[in-house]
Amino acid sequence: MPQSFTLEKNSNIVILTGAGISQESGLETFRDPDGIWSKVRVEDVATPEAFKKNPDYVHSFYNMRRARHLIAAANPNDAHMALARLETQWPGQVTVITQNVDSLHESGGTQNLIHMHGVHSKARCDHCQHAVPWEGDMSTATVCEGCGDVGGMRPHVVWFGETPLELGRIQAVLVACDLFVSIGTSGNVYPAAGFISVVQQIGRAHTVELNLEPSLGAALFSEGRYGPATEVVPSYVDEVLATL
Ligand code: BJW
Repeated sequence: MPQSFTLEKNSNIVILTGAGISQESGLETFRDPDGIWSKVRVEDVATPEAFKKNPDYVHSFYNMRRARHLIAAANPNDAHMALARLETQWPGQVTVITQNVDSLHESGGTQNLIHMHGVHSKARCDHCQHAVPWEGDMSTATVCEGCGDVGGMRPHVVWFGETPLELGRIQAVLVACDLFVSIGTSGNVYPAAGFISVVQQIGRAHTVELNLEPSLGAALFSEGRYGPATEVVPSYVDEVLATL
């Protein structure tokens, strides 16, 4: 913790996470050299237009990833566990906002969690918006339990051009935060990539980036710690808890 910065015991901590925090649990990131976008085109799988044009292809992509994520969900890593420990032991409010659609924060024990880009573990109907828990495969033949339609069921995830979830709640926690920590995200995708600017403009919070390497927005943070999440996150959590 830098000398100039004092964290009060009732401080609100907001943590933004991205794919890098789950990389050591065996899940691919998006924009690293061997990441998901090196294998499939964003415009073929992660837009509403792609789903309209070729729903079978989009379903097969998400069926494959959902199966992989369900297996990994049994293995939250030391970074996920450290954030759950922070939430349990810190006297103030700790909120984790994740861009990830995996369930590793939940299985690691985090409770105050916002999934701004949705989750693999739900499906919803594009026709009536009815959402249901989902584990297996989905196809264009899947029937919606809500309206009975066929062909509308889709992964409950946020594609490019769609509005991320819970933005009102996110804005409220960003405005009230005293410590903002960004973990394992490249800073390419908005609005998440703009949260550091929101917090910086409010001018109240200390801001820290924990990542394998400096992200696109690294210069905007008060400080950065670089290395694998399973090392830098537990060590940073220890530092924060040592201020108690
Ligand atoms: C490690 C590590 C280890 C590796 N340890 N670290 C022009 C300008 C600005 C914005 C736009 C624009 N044109 C369009 C837009 C908006 C658009 C956007 O941002 N586009 C940009 C690409 C330009 N955004 C949207 O469309 C969003 N919606 C929106 O803006 O609505 C309008 C609106 C806004 C606000 C209010 C009201 C309305 C929606 C974005 C949806 C993103 N969806 C995806 C797919 C989700 C489902 C799925 O998983 O399939 O979300 S795309 C993908 O990227 C996924 C991720 O959540 C997201 C972010 O990726 P992330 O997590 O940062 O991963 P990587 O791979 O990029 O980075 C990993 C990092 O980890 C790297 O830095 C590594 O170094 C590091 N790392 N191993 C620690 N072991």
